Amino acid sequence: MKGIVYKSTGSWYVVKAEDGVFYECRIKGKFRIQGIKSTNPIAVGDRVIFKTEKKGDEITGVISEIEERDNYIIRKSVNLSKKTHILAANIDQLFLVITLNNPPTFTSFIDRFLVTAEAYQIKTILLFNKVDTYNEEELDEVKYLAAVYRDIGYECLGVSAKTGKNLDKLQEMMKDKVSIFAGHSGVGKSSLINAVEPGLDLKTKEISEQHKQGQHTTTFAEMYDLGIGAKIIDTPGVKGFGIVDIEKEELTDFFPEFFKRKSQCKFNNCLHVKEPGCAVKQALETGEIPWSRYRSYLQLLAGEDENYRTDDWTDEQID
Ligand SMILES: Nc1nc2c(ncn2[C@@H]2O[C@H](COP(=O)(O)OP(=O)(O)OP(=O)(O)O)[C@@H](O)[C@H]2O)c(=O)[nH]1
Ligand SMILES: [Mg+2]
Ligand SMILES: [Zn+2]
Repeated sequence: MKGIVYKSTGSWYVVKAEDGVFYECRIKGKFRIQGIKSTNPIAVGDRVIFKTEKKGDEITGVISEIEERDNYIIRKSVNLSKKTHILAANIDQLFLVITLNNPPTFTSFIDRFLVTAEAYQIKTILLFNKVDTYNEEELDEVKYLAAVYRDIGYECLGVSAKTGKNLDKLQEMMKDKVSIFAGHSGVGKSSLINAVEPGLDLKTKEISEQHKQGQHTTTFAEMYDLGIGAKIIDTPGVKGFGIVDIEKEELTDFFPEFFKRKSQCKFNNCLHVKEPGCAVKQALETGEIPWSRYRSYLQLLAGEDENYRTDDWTDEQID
């Protein structure tokens, strides 16, 4: 039988078969996917082939094959490790959910995320959530950030799971597509999904007053079918986001506004650091490229790992 993986815990998988029935499935033996060293061989969104088995009254499945992926989004699971973790596969678009200060989402995190999405050619939309909680100054900051990213070419939308602001627009964007919601813990990923489809009743939890951090309420990535004819994948909050296998020379290609200017740099192998006649640095001086983006670029170029040492996003750590 053929089906799509809706949930993966690392040891078992929920697969929705073509006839609409959900099966709990396992995999047999070692499952290697060519070229990918991953802690989870099968991820949410994967199209798989499985056989059913009857044990007593229970019918379960055994996955034997995984179909080639159109795309996937991947992150490093542990520092100093070559192991990676696939967040989801076969997705049409990614919504990066961002809050300013409850919890804080820094531009370094946003940029890291966008680089990964660019590398895997996944369309990304920035969702600024909790707009109901911001004062005027904070709203200005959201508008500034949205302008920065819009300028580069990313769609941005201010939303509120609480008041429902712009959720009609969000639904319109999700229709007939497979979307994934990602971002830090506590930014309101599950709340937004609940607001769009109240019947789902996904678990949510307030962020800790003291640390202004989410409490890692969602623990496994899971896909849901929405009434509006959309598929949505809710994911656990991530702290850091390791960049996977990007060469220094390639990095420019994943900063669209740098890439656009690259051909105007004096040297065609310009890394935009100390080289003379650099069009990227010139755009930085004139304010066409914001410093926050350049800073993120330099950090990535230097291979600075942001936080994944302390990442407590440990589900699916099999192997
Ligand atoms: N005021 C306000 N609160 C919100 C909004 N969206 C979410 N929240 C609150 O933020 C807290 C965290 O929301 P969750 O939906 O659990 O966050 P999450 O991103 O799913 O977090 P993890 O599952 O831990 O990754 C909850 O208390 C929500 O009620 C919003 O638009 N406005
Ligand atoms: Mg959640
Ligand atoms: Zn340059």
